[in-house]
Amino acid sequence: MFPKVLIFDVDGTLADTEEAHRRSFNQTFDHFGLGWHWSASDYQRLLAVTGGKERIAAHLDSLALPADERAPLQSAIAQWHADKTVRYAQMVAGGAVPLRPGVAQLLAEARAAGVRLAIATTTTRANIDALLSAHLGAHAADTFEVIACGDMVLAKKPAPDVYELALRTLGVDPPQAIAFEDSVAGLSSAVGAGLWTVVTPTCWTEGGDFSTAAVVMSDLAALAAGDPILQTLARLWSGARTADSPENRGLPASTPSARDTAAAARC
Ligand code: XBP
Ligand code: MG
Repeated sequence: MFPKVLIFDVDGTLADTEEAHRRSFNQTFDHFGLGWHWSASDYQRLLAVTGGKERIAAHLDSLALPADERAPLQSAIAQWHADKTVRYAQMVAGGAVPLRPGVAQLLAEARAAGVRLAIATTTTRANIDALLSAHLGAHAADTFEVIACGDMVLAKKPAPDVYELALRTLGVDPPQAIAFEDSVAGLSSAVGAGLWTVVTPTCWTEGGDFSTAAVVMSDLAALAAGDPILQTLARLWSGARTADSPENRGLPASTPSARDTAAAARC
C-alpha cells in the first residue's frame, strides 16, 4: 500500500541549498554596500528565522542603530531580497547545487507508481523553478502537482499553514500523505499539519530536536538498501499506520555520502 502523495520541503531536503543562499545574501549585501557579511556560523544561527526577508529583518533588528537610520533600511529589505533571489536563481540554474542522494530516484519511483508529488516550502517559486529546471528538465515544475511557497501563506514554517495549503489544494487528508523535511521548523510545520514526516538533516540543521519525526536519517538513499526507496518507505509508513507506536524511528542512518561529507565541509 502506497501513500497517495509525497510532499517535499525544498531547501535542505530536495537539495542542500543553504550555502548557495548564504553566498547570494552576501553578494547582495556587497552590491548594496551594506558592509554586512554572514559567515557560515552567522547563517546557521540565522536559519532559525524562516524566510529570507524575515532573516534579513532579524539581522537588522540585531544591529544597534538610531531609529532614523533603521527605518530606511527596513523599507529596503524587499528590494534586497529580490536582488538576492535573482542571484540565487542564477547560481542554482546552472546546476551548482545537486539534488540530495536518493531524491531523483524517489521522484521517479513515485511517478512510475502513480503516487502524486507536491512541494511545501518557505522559499519563492523563482528559486524552486531554477533548482528544478537544472535537474529535472524544462517541465520540471510539472513533476509536482502542487507547489506551495512561503509567500502564499500568512504564517511561514514552523506554522503548519504551507502544508495545510498543499493538502487542501491536493484534496488529500494527512494520513494519506508523507512529508519530507530537513529542519526543526519544517518538521514542526509538517507534524503540525498532521503529517507522518521523514527528516534528512543537513550540516546546517543536524542536531535539532527531531523527536516528532517518524524517520530520521542522513539521506533518502539510506532507504534504498536493496529495495526501491518508495517500497521501503511505504512499508515503514503503512507499518506505522497499523502499529500503535511509531516503530520506524531511528533507522540505521546511512554513512554520509561523499556529497553529504562535502556539504558538511562547506558548512
Ligand atoms: C528554507 C528557508 C528559506 C531559505 C531561503 O526554506 O527558510 O528562507 O533559507 O530562501 P524551506 P528565501 O522551507 O524550503 O526549507 O530567501 O527565498 O526565503
Ligand atoms: Mg528545509
